[in-house]
Amino acid sequence: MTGNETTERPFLQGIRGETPGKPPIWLMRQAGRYLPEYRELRTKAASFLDFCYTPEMAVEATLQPIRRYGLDAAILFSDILVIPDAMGQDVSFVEGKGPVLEPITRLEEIGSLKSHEDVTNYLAPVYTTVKTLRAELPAETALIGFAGAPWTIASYMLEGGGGHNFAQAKQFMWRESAAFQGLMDRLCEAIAHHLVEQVRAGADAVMLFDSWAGALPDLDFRRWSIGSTKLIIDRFRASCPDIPVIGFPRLAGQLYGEYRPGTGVDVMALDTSVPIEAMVGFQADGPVQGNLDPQALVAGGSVMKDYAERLVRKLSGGAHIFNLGHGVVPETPPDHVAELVDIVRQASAS
Ligand code: 1CP
Repeated sequence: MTGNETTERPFLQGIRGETPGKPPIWLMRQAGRYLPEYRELRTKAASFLDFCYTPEMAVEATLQPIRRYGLDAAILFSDILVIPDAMGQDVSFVEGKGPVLEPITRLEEIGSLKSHEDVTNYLAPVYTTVKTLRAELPAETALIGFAGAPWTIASYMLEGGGGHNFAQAKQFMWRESAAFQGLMDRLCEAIAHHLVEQVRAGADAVMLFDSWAGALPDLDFRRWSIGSTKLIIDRFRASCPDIPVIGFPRLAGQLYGEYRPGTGVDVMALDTSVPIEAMVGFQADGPVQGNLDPQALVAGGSVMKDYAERLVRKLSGGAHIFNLGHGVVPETPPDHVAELVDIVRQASAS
């Protein structure tokens, strides 16, 4: 792929601030259970992780929302929990329950986690998926690679799953601080290499999902969300200096203001709780992404239209990537996504 081809992608032009008032659009969890063709495909995989590690299936799931809606970016179909799986922790996805992991409770278990070389070897099928996608996607569609941020991944590794109150993760973080530091060091290294490999395979941009950043009190947020993300970005940039990085410290509240300067992310993704005035303020130091309520997409009609048009209008003075404040939920009517794309493209044409 040459540099010239990538400059034509509206998503990348949007990040560079070349199309103010015409935000490119993609949606977190744009692939997934709200699409009947996804549910159909999902029945053919023995497990969710097998799905992620079978390039033909992961490619198909990634392409489904692009075919339907012509979004400006595709996001690799994978999961943040492929990292603990590749590190040797027992990870499974239980129907109706979500991820289940054998929780880490002891220092020795951290010492026996696999190295970053083993992780990227294990995840080779994911890079095959990226490579195939770059060849199959329309030239104008950007491809986003991703990983979980270390705190968010660590919370699953220490709690043994999702839907948690972070008691185990936080007690481990404070009581076993040396072991926790060791775990975060290993995660930072594995995540940085995983992102670099996705770019080598053809990703145009990468995103770090710190979905549970908002659970950390300020001092730990600064250390384990901002500090770890900065480490990853510095390592990543040493190999991929020109690839945009999107950071999403979900529910960071007032601490969002410290996140971009502290980490060096290019694009800041904002959750639904952030007021539009604050989004406009953050836009002064770079591109912003978000933050339509996923439930407004379920509601459709004037609720969705009014919120979507307001985002386009108020953020027309700078770089803006249209997205939700969190992922598309399974109850979303697929037609509403098509309507949203139309609304955003019409609002930006006027
Ligand atoms: O088919 C199914 O039932 C599985 C549902 C599903 C899907 C479609 C899971 C399980 N993961 C995914 C794909 C996925 N996950 C993608 C790629 C698809 C896309 O975005 O279009 C991405 C980027 C993720 C990232 C992810 N996984 C995050 C970060 C984003 C977020 O939503 O906050 C997190 C926290 C996970 C963990 C995860 N994976 C799946 C579940 C049910 C969960 C747990 C969520 C929780 O703890 O509440």
